[in-house]
Amino acid sequence: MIKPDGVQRGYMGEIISRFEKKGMVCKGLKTFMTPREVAEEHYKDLSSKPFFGDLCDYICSGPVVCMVWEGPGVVKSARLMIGATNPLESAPGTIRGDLAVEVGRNVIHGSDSVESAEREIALWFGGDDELLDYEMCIKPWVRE
Ligand code: DAT
Ligand code: MG
Repeated sequence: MIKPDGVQRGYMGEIISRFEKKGMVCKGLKTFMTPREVAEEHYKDLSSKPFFGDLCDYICSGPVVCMVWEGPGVVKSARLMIGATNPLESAPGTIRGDLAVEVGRNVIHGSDSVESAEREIALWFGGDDELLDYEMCIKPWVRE
């Protein structure tokens, strides 16, 4: 998910492009103004942290772009492309390493496990009618 700072800074195309270029397939994508309850549910594991309130304010502060990307090992691969949580520790070449400087403005969220991805897709998307079932015509050039 591209966070509000990523949208406001004009990085939608840049970020989507990185996943496309990698060879991942976009199975769902939408802009969304996040209701507070969705932000709180999304980050519920962090609800005891001192930054939880600011984090939810930030996620609700402007449009986000919710995305579902498919590919081999996509969760792990996307997390590597996204980089470490604190952008000052994210490797150059990663999205956060290249585009961000603060943990509270780290431009993108990525699911940390397949189970989280399933939970988050169910939370952020309205059901299967918002997700697509198709193949890219370039698939044989990307996948063996
Ligand atoms: P990630 O987004 O890399 O999965 P996380 O799940 O630990 O990281 O935390 C979710 C978000 O919470 C993170 O993207 C930014 C914010 N956050 C995490 N640790 C923080 C901290 N120490 N201070 C402020 N914000 C923090
Ligand atoms: Mg996380």
